Amino acid sequence: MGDTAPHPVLPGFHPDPSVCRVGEDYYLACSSFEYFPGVPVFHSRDLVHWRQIGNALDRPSQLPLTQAWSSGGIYAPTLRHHDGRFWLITTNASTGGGNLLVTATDPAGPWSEPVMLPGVPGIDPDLAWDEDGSCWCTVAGVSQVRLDPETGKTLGEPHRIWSGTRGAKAPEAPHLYRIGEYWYLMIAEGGTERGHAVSIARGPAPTGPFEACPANPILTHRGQEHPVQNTGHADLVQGPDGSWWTVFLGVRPGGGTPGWHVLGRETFLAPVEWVDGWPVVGEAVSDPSRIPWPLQEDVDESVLDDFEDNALRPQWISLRDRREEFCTTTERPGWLTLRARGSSLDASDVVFVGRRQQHQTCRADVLIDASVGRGGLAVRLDEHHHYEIETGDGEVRVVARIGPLRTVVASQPVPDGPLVLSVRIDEKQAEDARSGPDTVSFAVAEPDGEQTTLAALDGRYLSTEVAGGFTGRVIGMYATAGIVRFDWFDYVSGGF
Ligand code: 6LW
Repeated sequence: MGDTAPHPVLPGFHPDPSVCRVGEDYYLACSSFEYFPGVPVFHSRDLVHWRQIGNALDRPSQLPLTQAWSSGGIYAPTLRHHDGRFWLITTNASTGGGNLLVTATDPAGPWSEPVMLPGVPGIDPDLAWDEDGSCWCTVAGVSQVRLDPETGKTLGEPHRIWSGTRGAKAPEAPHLYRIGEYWYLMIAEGGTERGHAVSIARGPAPTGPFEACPANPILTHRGQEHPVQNTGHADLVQGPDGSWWTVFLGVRPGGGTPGWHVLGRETFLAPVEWVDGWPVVGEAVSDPSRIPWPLQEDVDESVLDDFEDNALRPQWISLRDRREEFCTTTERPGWLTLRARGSSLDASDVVFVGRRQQHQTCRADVLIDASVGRGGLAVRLDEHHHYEIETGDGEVRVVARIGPLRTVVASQPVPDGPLVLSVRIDEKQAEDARSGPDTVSFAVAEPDGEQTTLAALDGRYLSTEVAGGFTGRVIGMYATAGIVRFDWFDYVSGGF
């Protein structure tokens, strides 16, 4: 991937990317698991600069996540444009979920109520239409069934169409394309960890039979000394100039051995050339000058939110649901008000609103008023792996939750009144094999006062290699008791 590691085009926990183009506009969607709203949707005109325009599943009727465990909920989506509409198919892997399909004329929303697909098995559903207008739904395995996308009824029984390359596990993330004289079936295999890879096959019809590309896998970094690992789960798109590109997921492990990734699986971009009717994936790019058509202006992703808007911006995500009675920006205009559901530390009682950590070095600050409650600022991987600085009842404390252990690492009395709570995350260069990926420090200050650092913690315990699962860190505000209000939230990246 060139002499310097390319950056993701969508940094932070944006896994399982699916992309489509309409005219000169690209749209991309990612999986979102236990977070609500779900399935973030992005727009770009150059494949490098992406701006979030909404979330496809932003109503409880579309996204029942009540029983979703961490890394449950919404798995991989496929986003397509067909017959004047956007189609998004995905899997709600939580209780009462299953495969579902929503449509929209405007990808920014609103998206339709879900059409459930009881006859579509498994995960990673893909949609493709053939020349006769038949819709084929292909899922991990790799199996396929014809689908009536308007009613969700399957036409016939699912049948296996390819099992991937010999010996590779987890053939998943299928995408079917009609390109030239062939139908191409591209999949991920090897598992979404260090063995991840992308393979492809082609055949005369959407149902096959498929012959595997002799050069499979067409993308992998397994076993390579490469700063981007776990590369896989790709989707293809053709540019307006006829060039081909692929988006795919990758991780950037830090520290010593085995390497810990903390930002989750991020979205990368690479050019694709066709040789003898097979795609050859080039070096990943993040330099806009590598894009052969006019670039869009840099996207102003304002990351200082003063909560002056009546509704929360689309980047904000909550755990499993978001109800006005617990989370509102209208009760005290210009403030985010969080009302705890109970006073236990149980995850189901905590009310949380966060945004993905998108940079290996970054900082977040909030102005908090916990005069009638308890809450703070957290760095969360899942409910068993999170660090936070919290205040309430005249004290500020740093708490670390690592698996079954919960420890108050530092605390001190604080005066009544609003406080500025801060978390600073500094990527660490590995000093030896045992080094962690970064340091997570917490500080407190009175507004316009001096900052006091309370604790600096090893970030490896908030990594996927320790916690497991499919997500990445989310930095957010929370309430565990009473009412907690936030005047602003400021996220500053320290570079990629
Ligand atoms: C997703 C599967 C995968 O459904 O991980 O990396 C699963 N690939 O395709 C969850 O993201």
